[in-house]
Amino acid sequence: MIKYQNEIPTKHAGLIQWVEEWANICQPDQVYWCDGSQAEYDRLCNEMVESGLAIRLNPAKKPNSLLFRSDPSDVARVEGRTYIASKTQEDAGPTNNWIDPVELKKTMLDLYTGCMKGRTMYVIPFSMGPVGSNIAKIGVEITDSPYVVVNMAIMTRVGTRVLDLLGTDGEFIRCMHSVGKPLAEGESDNGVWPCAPIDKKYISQFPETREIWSFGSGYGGNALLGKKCLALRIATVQARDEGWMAEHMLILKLTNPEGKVKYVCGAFPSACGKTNLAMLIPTIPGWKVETIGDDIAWMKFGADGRLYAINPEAGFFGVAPGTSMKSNKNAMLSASKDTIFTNVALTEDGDVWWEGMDVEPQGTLIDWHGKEWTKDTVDADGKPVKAAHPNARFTARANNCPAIADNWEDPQGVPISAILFGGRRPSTIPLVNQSLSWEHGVFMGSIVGSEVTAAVISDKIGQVRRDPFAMLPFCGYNMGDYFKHWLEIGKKTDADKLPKIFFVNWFRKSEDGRWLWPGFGDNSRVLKWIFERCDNEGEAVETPIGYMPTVEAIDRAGIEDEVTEADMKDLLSVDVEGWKNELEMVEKDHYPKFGTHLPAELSKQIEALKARLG
Ligand code: O2Y
Ligand code: MN
Repeated sequence: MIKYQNEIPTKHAGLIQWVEEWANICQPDQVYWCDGSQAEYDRLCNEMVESGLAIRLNPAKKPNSLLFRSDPSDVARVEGRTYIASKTQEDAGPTNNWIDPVELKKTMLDLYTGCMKGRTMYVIPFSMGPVGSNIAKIGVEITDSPYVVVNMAIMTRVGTRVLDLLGTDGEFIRCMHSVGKPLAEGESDNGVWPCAPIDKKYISQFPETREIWSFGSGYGGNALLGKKCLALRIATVQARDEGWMAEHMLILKLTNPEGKVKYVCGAFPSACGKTNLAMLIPTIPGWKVETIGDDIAWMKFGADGRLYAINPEAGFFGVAPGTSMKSNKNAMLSASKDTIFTNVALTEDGDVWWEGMDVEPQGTLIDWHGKEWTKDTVDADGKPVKAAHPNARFTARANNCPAIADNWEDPQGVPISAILFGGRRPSTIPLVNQSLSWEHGVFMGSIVGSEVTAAVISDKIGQVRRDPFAMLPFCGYNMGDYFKHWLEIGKKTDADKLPKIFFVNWFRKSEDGRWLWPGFGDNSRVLKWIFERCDNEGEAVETPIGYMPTVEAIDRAGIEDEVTEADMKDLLSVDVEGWKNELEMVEKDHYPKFGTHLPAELSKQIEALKARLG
């Protein structure tokens, strides 16, 4: 017999039946339908503080904000336990983990049976994108984690208005989640983050039935199912089938001194400063950057044949370490109130601290393990201990971002003029180049990669790790077919209506190992050239690798001493030998993975580029 904590707020028979089926399997103590209200958010926060799972921060420092510490085994997305369970392995492709969906569902149903004993099952109706937008999608997440409920309340639009839109038979994406830690009679978590051991964690996408089943983790992308699971893995499959695009991209609004506006999307592998670019403060007078989104873009063709993008999210799940008033003031201010912090350090005065905040830690802190910490704390081997986990996060409301654009929630989306790809590439790749055509741009996206740095323990330091379109862990089907989808999109409208495609590299180094480009706010100088190119202005030369700015075409006013003309020549040179080597690597180690799914157009792009390089 299912016990409901509140009245069922919908007449959608399919939804009610789905919830009942899962309640019968998971056997929670009670079922609660979330309404997305402030009162509900406050009540759940207070309950988690009372149970010891959360710490309320000092309201004078961080109003209306909480700190959580996760289990040390549950600190990030688990790519090794993430599955695309399509009917055939070929549909999942060479870059995804695959298990037969029938077998996987059987394994997971065993795990789900009785998994919510002693807990409440929450039902979260949410919209990815402004409620009612024709680009938005509705999902419903079932979870036994109140931490997930409050994070979803920030990251998506939750509640009754979503159920109203769903009506009695509307379509929704079924998202099932459990932390995988049932409680025995009378047992409680005692303030300890509940989750299952790694070999019981499963983050499963079933593309054909548009379902998500997640078990065993309460953290981030594993548990907030609207984000990577729905808005990327499932949405890429819907986008392929329906002729639109679901991309791992920031969206920014760029305004020139004359008040003319253009919108730009950008895809970068992790640790390339995507959130920083989305919230950039330009160093060139008169230019303005405003944020539409920092992580995901859904793009559909409008009646005028242009691509219009929405940010399907409503908040930022940003990495805390490295974020400072210097590196990203707007992110710091977004997280200055109404924020959920996870795995950062707690200061003596009830505030938060992390490495790279550019503020000296004062006195004794409590680290992300809940242990006392000072800046001299070392481990048994004498190595310095970090106070915050490197993947510690802030969950902040987009509406609290000082740089959020006033039209960021426009249900029509914003027309995209340019798409940027980028990566961390100390050599070969110039500061910026523009593709010669859409097909050439798709080629550029398909070879996106970052150099493996010492930040990751690996025997591949110095090699390029390919992350096509920054989508490696997020494409819900065969990546070769995804390349094809990009090529198809390019045929759906007039070439001049498509966004222009650029590759940027803020991380180029000189031969003596010096960063050649200052980055951060100065990246606006490159955005300015991109803006001009979208109006067929901005001085450019055609080179074998695409259109490139002349040295004078990049506005260096005020930084001429920091970035000399010689540096600019270096930044804007075509490294013919480097490119030949790059193409050899792509042909040897990257493209062969996709076998017959690799579109012939991309092989032709390689041949054409080789010929241009001579
Ligand atoms: O570790 C996690 O679960 C977070 S992953 C994440 C969060 C925000 C934006 N992007 C990402 C990502 O992995 O691309
Ligand atoms: Mn991301």
